[in-house]
Amino acid sequence: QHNPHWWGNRNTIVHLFEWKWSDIAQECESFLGPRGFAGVQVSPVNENIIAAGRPWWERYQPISYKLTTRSGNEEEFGDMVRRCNDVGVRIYVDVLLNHMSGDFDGVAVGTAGTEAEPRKKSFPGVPYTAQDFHPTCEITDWNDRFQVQQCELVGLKDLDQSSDWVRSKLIEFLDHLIELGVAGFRVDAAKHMASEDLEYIYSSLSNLNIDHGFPHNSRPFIFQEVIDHGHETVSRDEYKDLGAVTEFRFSEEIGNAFRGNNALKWLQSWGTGWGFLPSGQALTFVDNHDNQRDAGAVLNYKSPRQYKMATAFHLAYPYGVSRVMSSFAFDDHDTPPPQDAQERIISPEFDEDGACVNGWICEHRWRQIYAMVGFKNAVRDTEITGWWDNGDNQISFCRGNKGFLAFNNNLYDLSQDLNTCLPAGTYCDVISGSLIDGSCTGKSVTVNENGYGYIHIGSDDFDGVLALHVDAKV
Ligand code: ARE
Ligand code: CA
Repeated sequence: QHNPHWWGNRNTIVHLFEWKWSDIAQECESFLGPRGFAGVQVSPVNENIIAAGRPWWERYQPISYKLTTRSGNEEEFGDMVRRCNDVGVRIYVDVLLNHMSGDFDGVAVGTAGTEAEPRKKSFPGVPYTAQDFHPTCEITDWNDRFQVQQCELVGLKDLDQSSDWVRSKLIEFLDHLIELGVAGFRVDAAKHMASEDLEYIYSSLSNLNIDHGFPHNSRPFIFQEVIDHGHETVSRDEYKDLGAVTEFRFSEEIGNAFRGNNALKWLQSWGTGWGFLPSGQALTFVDNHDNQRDAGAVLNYKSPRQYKMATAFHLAYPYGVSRVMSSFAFDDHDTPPPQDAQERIISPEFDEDGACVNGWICEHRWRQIYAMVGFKNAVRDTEITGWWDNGDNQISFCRGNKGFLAFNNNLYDLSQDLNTCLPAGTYCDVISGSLIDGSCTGKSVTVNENGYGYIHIGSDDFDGVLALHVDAKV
């Protein structure tokens, strides 16, 4: 179940973390569709526990499979899926199959008003009782298969996916979402479930809904969150044939490279050459909603120059199923999404350039990022050719004769004639500006009959990357 069912030539997913369904519907119509985004990963849709201060992570603690959360209710969800599909943007839902909520003193009331007693493993809204869960134990050794798969991940009540009842409830929940028109699922904490159980569940799901434009017999796209830095007892390889797997090493290594810990010239063998999964099995990202909050090599929106360069490389190099992160501003791990005094999530607001202003970061609306989504669409089905590097942190390469990229992560200028592989003509650099009414608002490059053009990226230019493609030819 590796086919994401993209529409036309599209090929990038954006994670609109914590957005409301009505805002996503609007975003599909006004921005994502026109800009050529292929799909949206949405936050968990089913009812969750209410945690004090409303941290984003309360949504990873389910109470029932009713589709009411702070993002909206079932009707709003269904409306969003229809409106996004109508403009060729697919919806992928983050689903929690591993667990229900953690301990909560007394009776918990969820976002749909359902009561539960997590301490007793009693979730009448499903219903689940204690026998549907593994006995309580703690994960202390992350290389012990039994603990990883049958103990409680950070204290979250651990469902027993080998039981017929649990399987039937999970399949019913996923089928309900398929009926509403989604294209697939991000499976949270997949490493914490036996792959045999997941195989049973995935293969039991309905085909995608033909009323939403999917071809007959389309299987839901599955991408599984398996954190495998290498040498894990429970490895990504156990899951990769069932669906795509999040390639965390991609995120860590791309962060290392663009932070300057590793020369860019080494990226020539990026992908399987670095020990990553085969391209069609890898879900790739610069950062995700968890690791953007951790210290370490991973880049996030707080280092914008390097982040934009890493994202440009991510979207320009033909490897993996690409996902772009779209964040809200945070100070620490628990910062809630932008919300009002009544703790309702607020809608994003935009300035005259289309950038978000009120606590939402909206990386996907940064020109340097959405322009690369357009680049990726424009160069689809071409290979990397014409690799050049200066032996250090200046690199360039072509995507067939459709696109060209250059990076300068050295502390001195990149200024020289390089092979762009493009047909002769003048092209706009889509990083520093756009093609508007027949002229470039940023840098432009004139390519001669031999495909060469003069490329300049100053070490103190606003961005350290330059991108040309055939759809931005003057
Ligand atoms: C919250 C509180 C906890 C409390 C718990 C229960 O923070 O203190 O004990 O509630 O009351 C998210 C948040 C958690 C939050 C949880 C539930 O990140 O902080 O706990 O929601 O509300 C492992 C898993 C991986 C998992 C990461 C976080 O393998 O699957 O841990 N990622 C997913 C999601 C998270 C989410 C959950 C799972 C739970 O993406 O957003 O948690 O649904 C090594 C190992 C990895 C390990 C990693 C981090 O790299 O190899 O396997 O990841 O360390 O520990
Ligand atoms: Ca488990």
